[in-house]
Amino acid sequence: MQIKHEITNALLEGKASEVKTLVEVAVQLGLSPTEVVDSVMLPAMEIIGEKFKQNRLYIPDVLMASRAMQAGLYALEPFFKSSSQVLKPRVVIGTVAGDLHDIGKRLVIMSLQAAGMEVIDLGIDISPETFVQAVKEYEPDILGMSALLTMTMPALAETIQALHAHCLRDKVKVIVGGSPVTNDYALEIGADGYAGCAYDAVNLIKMLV
Ligand code: B12
Repeated sequence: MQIKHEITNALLEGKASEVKTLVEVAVQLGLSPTEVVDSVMLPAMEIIGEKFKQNRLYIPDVLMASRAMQAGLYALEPFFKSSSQVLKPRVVIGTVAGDLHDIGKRLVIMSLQAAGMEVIDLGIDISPETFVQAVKEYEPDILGMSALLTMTMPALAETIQALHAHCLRDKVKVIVGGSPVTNDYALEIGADGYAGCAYDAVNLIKMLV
């Protein structure tokens, strides 16, 4: 389908407003928002990741592509919002200290919202202290943390330790994710669960609450 190629090319070239318009057109043409994300936008990000790894793309290129990806995701967000609010756990989520990656987190948020969950997004580069404050303030059922760098994975454990230090650990279920994170690592640091993708995150939370 021509529109899929057009979205892929616009994403690879980091053309944010073009991506936004094209994903809206794709949905008007009958593609489901999930298909646009799963079969077009995520494979394009994979290409970007590969090229970045091989030094065929540099940080500014990846940043532009990421902005284009975010623009597409924001355009699709209304389609993911659910009207059914049967199960409504409150989720606080953020990317850990030192880490600026948030595309995956946004996808997780969209899926949780589509499942009727209330999500409070703390943003990126969130310190253990800020996570602790947010748990005190919002009293969520679930605390979700994202880490995309092996270097920032220890911040997941540090945040869990900070929750213990503030006697909050048994007040909230902690779930973790991000490409270098594994189920074994989640168990090792004392998290309640790990999910490898946005859809699994929804099911994980349903299981935990
Ligand atoms: C885009 C990107 C960037 C962008 C980020 C923009 C943004 N707004 O996010 C920019 C340019 C800023 C960037 C910077 C850097 N990056 Co970068 N980046 C990427 C890239 C290409 C894509 C990441 C992505 O968005 N993937 C798509 C999403 C959908 O996947 P995801 O994040 O894994 O999320 C899914 C799951 O993991 C899960 N999930 C995610 N979070 C959570 C949370 C919870 C609670 C749950 C349950 C599930 C869950 O669900 C998501 C949806 O299905 C990856 C390569 C790759 N293939 O991953 C490198 C990559 C992550 N980056 C890398 C590196 C090294 C860097 C830099 C250090 C580069 C540098 N020299 O400066 C900096 C670090 C900056 C910082 N301090 O964070 C390395 C990390 C290597 C490592 N293992 O440590 C990678 C793997 C590239 C590589 N192959 O070398 N990067």
